[in-house]
Amino acid sequence: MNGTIKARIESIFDQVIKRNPGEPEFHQAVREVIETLGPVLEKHPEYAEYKIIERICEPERQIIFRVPWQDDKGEVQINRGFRVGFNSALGPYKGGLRFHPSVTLGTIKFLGFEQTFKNALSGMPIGGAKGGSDFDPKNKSEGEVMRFCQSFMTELYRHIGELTDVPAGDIGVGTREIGFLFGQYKRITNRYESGVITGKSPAWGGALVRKEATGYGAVYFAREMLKVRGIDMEGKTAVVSGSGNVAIYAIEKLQEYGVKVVACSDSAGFIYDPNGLNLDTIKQIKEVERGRISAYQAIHRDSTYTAGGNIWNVPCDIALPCATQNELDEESARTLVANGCIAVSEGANMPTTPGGIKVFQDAGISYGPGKAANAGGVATSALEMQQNASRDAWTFEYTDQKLQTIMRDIHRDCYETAKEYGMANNYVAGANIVGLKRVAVAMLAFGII
Ligand code: NDP
Ligand code: 2IT
Repeated sequence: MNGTIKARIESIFDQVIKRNPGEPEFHQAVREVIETLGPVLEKHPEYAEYKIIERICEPERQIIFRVPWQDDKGEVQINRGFRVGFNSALGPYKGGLRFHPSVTLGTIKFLGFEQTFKNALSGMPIGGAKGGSDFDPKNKSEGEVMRFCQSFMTELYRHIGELTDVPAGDIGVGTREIGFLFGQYKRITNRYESGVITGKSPAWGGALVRKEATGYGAVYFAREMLKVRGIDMEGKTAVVSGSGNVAIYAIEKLQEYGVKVVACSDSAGFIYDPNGLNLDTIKQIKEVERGRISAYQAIHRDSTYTAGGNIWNVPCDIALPCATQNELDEESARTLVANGCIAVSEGANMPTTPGGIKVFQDAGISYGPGKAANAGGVATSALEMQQNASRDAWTFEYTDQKLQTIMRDIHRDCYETAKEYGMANNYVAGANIVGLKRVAVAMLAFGII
């Protein structure tokens, strides 16, 4: 990289830190992207002239609002709601809503920034956004969750729309919450505007495969990464962190491909089952009972539950982090590599720390970053928007075929682009460069806006 470009990248990053104090996850996400962009900036001097990177790092709009609601005891509760529209060059803002007590504006900004690149990479006509709240859905009754969702949407509705901004789920937001949110939107606006939100139940406008798409997609991506190395997944062993929506359907697809998945987790600990996890039990505990993963041990006596342990100590060939950001650090990465891990495909957003990524890259294992590997979820959301716009509903097989093609294309684009820019096998660089170029083309065409 030439000196001028290096200095420019450093100055952009300094500005981001200065303008966004106290948002370490946002800084981390920006750094991970812009440090791979040198070669593309050299090739495209117009990006610097029109300050494309500076503009991409500044959200187009950020909405913060009060969400008051009453709990079952009649006590008034106050949460904070967020929606950050990061970039709408390629389509309406698109991205999920996260309900988790750890959510801050910085969390939503890191996710919205990542989403812009991911959505561009998906090849679908969608911009990047994220939203959510510091509301904690754990130990809340269904009535409390409903009243919270209704209050959240009572402010959010004026900022969204099928052509403006289309939310979906993320941590703590599944089909149940999407139902309460969509119901309130419909009621306030007097419009059955299906395309305003995705992740709906197929019983009322949702797409088949959306529920499975992120987890399946992360496995399709892993399969592609192994295919270019001539390796078959069958007979391999995998560890999947988390036990939510993404983890469950990653496990399902891995098992379908003949992979033995031996461990999964929640925020309290992990289970290890040497016989391979029983997915029916996990679905019953997590999807039906909304319980804790520790309950698995009482049903499968050969398994063990480790409270608060590190799931990455469990030896495996393939690792799929599917819980949350920065859940896999440098030390865990070293352990995985030492135990013979050959591929990491990220179902979660930014689950590996920068130190962890470096360990994987130095070891030469296949490492698929979240913005590529987990793009199947949002891509299928875009397929849901397509079906809503045409008032159509596709079959499971047809939609899954489309998802597989999208994941294959994302893999190919990242792989080929990394090679073209002299960084062969670096999926991080490939994903960032492809995403940037697609967003930049549209931004340049639209002028200074
Ligand atoms: P869910 O809420 O369904 O599940 C989240 C899982 O991760 C739970 O097992 C949860 O454990 C665990 N988890 C959450 N926060 C933490 C934490 N701070 N520390 C440890 N474990 C934690 O969410 P999803 O499965 O939808 O999302 C998982 C990841 O995938 C997130 O990073 C999300 O951004 C990403 N993602 C999701 C997509 C989607 O379509 N849903 C699309 C693309 C990416 P517990 O129950 O104990 O909290
Ligand atoms: O991180 C993500 O890509 C999501 N949570 C899914 C977003 C979406 O709009 O489907």
